[in-house]
Amino acid sequence: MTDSIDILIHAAADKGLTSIAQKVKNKERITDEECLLLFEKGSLAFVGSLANFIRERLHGDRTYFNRNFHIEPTNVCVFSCEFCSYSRLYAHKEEGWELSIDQMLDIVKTYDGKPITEVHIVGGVHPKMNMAYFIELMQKIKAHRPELHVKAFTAVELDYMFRKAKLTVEEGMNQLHEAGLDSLPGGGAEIFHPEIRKQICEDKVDANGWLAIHEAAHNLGMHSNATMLYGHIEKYEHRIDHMRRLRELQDKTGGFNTFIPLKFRNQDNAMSHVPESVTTEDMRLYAIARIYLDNFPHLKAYWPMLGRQNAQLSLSFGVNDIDGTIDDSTKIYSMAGSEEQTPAMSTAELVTLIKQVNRKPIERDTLYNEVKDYSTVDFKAAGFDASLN
Ligand code: V47
Ligand code: SF4
Repeated sequence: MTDSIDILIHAAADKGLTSIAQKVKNKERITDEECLLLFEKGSLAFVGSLANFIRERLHGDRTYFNRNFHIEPTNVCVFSCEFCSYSRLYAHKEEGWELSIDQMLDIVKTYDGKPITEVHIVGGVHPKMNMAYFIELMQKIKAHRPELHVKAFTAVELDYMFRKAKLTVEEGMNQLHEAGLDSLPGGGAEIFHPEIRKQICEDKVDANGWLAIHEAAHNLGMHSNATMLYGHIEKYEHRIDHMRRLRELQDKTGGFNTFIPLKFRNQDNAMSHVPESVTTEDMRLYAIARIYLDNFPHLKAYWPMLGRQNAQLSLSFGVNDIDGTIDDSTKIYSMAGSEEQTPAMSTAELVTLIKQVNRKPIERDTLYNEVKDYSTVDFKAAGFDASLN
């Protein structure tokens, strides 16, 4: 490994990038200026090789996925983010959906007897679905299936819920945690920088509010993820500012599991005139995020948004997690134009995808405990046993 990075250090000499490769070799943190240099001057091969070096130093070939499903309680939302293809205003709620607690519990029950480890619950910010509603939902899910990990609510949903209930962030988080909320997904972060935030999602929780909610969760011993919506009107400086704020909070709490860059998809939203990023730029971003976020243990490519082949490609650019089976239970990306119109992958498909690029498929739970090592499981020999799907 050391030899290969020495070759990179040599190759980078004429572009002012040598010291970055040297820092990666020495496990030193890169600065914001160095990160900008990577965005502006780093070739795909250079940033990819450095990111892959870090990924293999951290995880070897281990590549994680989980068995999960989503519940989207509603797409009715008090906000109107410019990039969102999914939400409907309350005044037009008949165009959207609103699930009752019993309907959501029925979804959970359809997985009875199936080896699912996580439910991911995220939706629009509905003016009438409040703390009491979601506390009851958490309690009922846990009463039905106590071991199912509940990863739920973006900081945007939580901020609205807490403010409406006149609770401090700490009080609100504590109540939901006690009711059964295990961890937070990374949504709602978008781009933290106010210059961009005010153009794409002006009225929802700002950067400090988002970070304070995740900090409160971390202080209760809960873990969370962090996302960044990229590839629209933001500049490299805004991406770096976003990642710097995350890196600082992670230094303080250590509570983030995964960073998830979310590629902006432009179908049927108010930003449809903005072109989507190209694959090389997607891969460069993954790689640079892996280099910059030295205190994040994992980097995830969310395949329903990126597409399964690009998710597979990202495994050579620093990514070590491709999320889960999903089971066609989310609409956010299909409505925004992702090629994955019915996102569902069996365990056999996920394992095959990972093995095709010579990585080691590991089923994990939400907190990255190993559930099963699939590197030696031969699905063909097992006759594609449905019980493994
Ligand atoms: O907050 C909405 C994004 C997020 C678009 O934590 C869009 O494991 C691109 O956060 N183009 C919700 N992105 C999804 C999310 C998530 C997904 C998977 C795993 C995890 C995790 C978190 O989706 C929103 C917003 O940033 N989004 N519309 C769009 N047109
Ligand atoms: Fe509402 Fe979330 Fe869509 Fe914004 S991204 S409009 S908060 S559902």
